[in-house]
Amino acid sequence: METTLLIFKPDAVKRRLLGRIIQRLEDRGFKIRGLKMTQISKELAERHYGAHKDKPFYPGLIQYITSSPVVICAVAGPRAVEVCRKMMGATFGWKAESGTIRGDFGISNSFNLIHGSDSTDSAKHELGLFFEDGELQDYDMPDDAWVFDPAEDK
Ligand code: 3AN
Repeated sequence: METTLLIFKPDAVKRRLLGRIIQRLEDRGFKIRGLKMTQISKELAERHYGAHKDKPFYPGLIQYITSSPVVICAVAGPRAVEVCRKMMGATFGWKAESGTIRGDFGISNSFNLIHGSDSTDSAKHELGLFFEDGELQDYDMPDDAWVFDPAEDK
């Protein structure tokens, strides 16, 4: 089981897409462990996107992600990091496959609705950036045994 960090970005909030995006995650069998609306500070955005500091789109990226509230979501399930990335689709909406979140709801390069950790290491790091200790819930679902067969891992 993995937990990954997703951010539903300002355009997802402003375009009233939160429910439809979360529905897709639940439909797939994922469990929400943390969910909160917050406005990301410039300092936190700069830490989160530090790897892109020298890219031409960096100032616009910081402006966009801090421009309005976002929703931070911790999602758990088997191979959550990889599967959520697949569900998000390619970075640019116009390039993302139909059937993905970006491919079904977006067309833009920069307004691309959702962020998802790209490895288990970055998930750990990003969960620590956006959630305080004790904020993530640990609980069982009544259908856990049908969503994932533990024998598959053996
Ligand atoms: P992803 O979010 O698919 O992992 P990254 O990590 O390459 O994409 O880029 C981080 C973020 O930077 C993207 N989500 C997007 O918002 C923004 N971004 C990346 N490339 C561009 C670009 N060429 N123009 C505008 N924004 C970009």
